[in-house]
Amino acid sequence: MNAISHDVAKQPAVAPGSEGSKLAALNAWVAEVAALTKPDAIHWCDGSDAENAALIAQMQADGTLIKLNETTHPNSYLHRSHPDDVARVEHLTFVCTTKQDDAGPNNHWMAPADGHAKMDALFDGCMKGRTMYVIPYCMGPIDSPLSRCGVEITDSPYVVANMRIMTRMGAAPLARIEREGKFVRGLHSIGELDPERRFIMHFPEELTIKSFGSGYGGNALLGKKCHALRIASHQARSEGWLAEHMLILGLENPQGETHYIAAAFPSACGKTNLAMLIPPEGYRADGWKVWTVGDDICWMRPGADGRLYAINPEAGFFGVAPGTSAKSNPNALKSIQSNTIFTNVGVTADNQPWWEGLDDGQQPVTDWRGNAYDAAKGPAAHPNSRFTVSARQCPSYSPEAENAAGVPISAIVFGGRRPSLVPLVFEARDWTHGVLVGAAMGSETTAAATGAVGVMRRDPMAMKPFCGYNFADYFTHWLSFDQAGAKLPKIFHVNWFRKGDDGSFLWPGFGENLRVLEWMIQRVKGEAGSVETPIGHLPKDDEINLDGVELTDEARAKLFGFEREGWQAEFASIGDYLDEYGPRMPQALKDEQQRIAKALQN
Ligand code: OXD
Ligand code: MN
Repeated sequence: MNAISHDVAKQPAVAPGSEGSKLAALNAWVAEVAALTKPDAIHWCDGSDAENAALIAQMQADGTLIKLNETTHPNSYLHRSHPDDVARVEHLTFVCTTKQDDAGPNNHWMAPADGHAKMDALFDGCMKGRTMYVIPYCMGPIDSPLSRCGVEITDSPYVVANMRIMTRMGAAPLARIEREGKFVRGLHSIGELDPERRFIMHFPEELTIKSFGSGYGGNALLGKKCHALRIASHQARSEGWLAEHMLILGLENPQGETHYIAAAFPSACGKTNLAMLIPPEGYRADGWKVWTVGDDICWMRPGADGRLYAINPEAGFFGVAPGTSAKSNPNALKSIQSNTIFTNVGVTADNQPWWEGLDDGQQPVTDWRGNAYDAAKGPAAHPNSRFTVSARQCPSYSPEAENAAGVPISAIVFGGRRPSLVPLVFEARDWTHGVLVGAAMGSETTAAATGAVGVMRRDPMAMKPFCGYNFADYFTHWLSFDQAGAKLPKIFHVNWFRKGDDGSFLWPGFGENLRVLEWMIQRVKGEAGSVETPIGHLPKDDEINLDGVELTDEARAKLFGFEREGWQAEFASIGDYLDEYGPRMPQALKDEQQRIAKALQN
């Protein structure tokens, strides 16, 4: 325990070595927070191995972390969260803008003064008896102009350990903050983990986040959803870039050419699996490869050549464990054999982490709550149980993920869980149509957020829970990228989740999704044809390589067909959805919806 000082006198509220430096604003804020929260000690995180080891030891001693089997999973730990604190809480998440309309119907809103008053009352004295950790972090490669820094203050050492994996954290970001003077302020306390005293508030105009009462990833690791999506999307709008809920992958063909694809899917819809895809055997033999740049968040900005360049602001993966197996995602499974924090998974008799769908022939003996496993009482792992691991441990991690300039994006993909109507893939006619395709995205809800699972809802660009401002303005911002000289990516929509009449999935998914990505890149290069329909371009017969994939006639018809009547109803519903945003909704998007609705009548 030598690296963590619990002596306030030895750990003043100023950043180490910062006397008289440009860190005055940071130091003043830390002092202000300490005065409000009244911690016993303040610790400035440097991100070092020694600091991490001391925190892990402390958390093992107090039961926050449980060591897993050192032989099979070296340096890996299990955390069991409070059973009422296992997912994001969208109903308790607020965007506090001066004008309510700026937050839009897509967000819960509170006036900033009310939001601060509510949160500060909760934070008052909440760190008594606890250590307050100050975590300087950088979202994105430390030397990238696309990256942005933040500081999270928290009383949770579990948050510190996770932030160390998920962001570039410690001394280097502190030095960048000192240079730039600008940073996002994130204040977090687990409070009493009381769902009645839990709020996640964002003040985008002040680059500030206040989160109280939850230790769950998306609510507590403030660099992730709160900063890199809600605050960043707001900031990106005024600075001319995009902060998106998208994976980024590089698709390398046998000629050694790599095209980068950014893809938005709602939470727990397979972004991690797609980002780490292993090509089917024949493709692998031919030399196809998928490189992982990111699995959840993408920041994109137009470069001097007019193309969009993207970085992954994160440094790790906070992936959904259930369903991850040697078959579904071998790269993820290899990544999490060591140095991993597992949250809310089950455990085997020899202390290995276990979850439904792991399919390793083992059996759990303890469930995610720490009780003896009893199949009749529910799954061993919580459906939203997670692993936190450094991206560098992923066998397919792209060296380009560290490129300060980002990677050029050739295609943007939108997708959701659509059991009916929506075909396997279609391409938008142009950028405006593509923005409508993203805006109209729908999906069944998943366990990543509290609430009912399997309910269809509109989730534009998979940003429903994450857009830090009015969706109408967000779509206007997206449309604004279509300027003279812009070389924008092509936009596609995919649906890996189409079901047959018997309720089974029609498309094998996982590695086979490469076949669809291949067609997209052929389209980008002008090498594949298409069938034009009112909803966009569908692949021409046999232009998607289906060698070795067995599809029934029903599957072929539903995956590659166009159901005019169903789409007429869908477009009427899309029109109603756009109207919910009133006059702020860009006319260009409404015109596009009208144009397609009309074409569907013919
Ligand atoms: C996530 C989510 O954790 O989207 O990535 O919920
Ligand atoms: Mn996500």
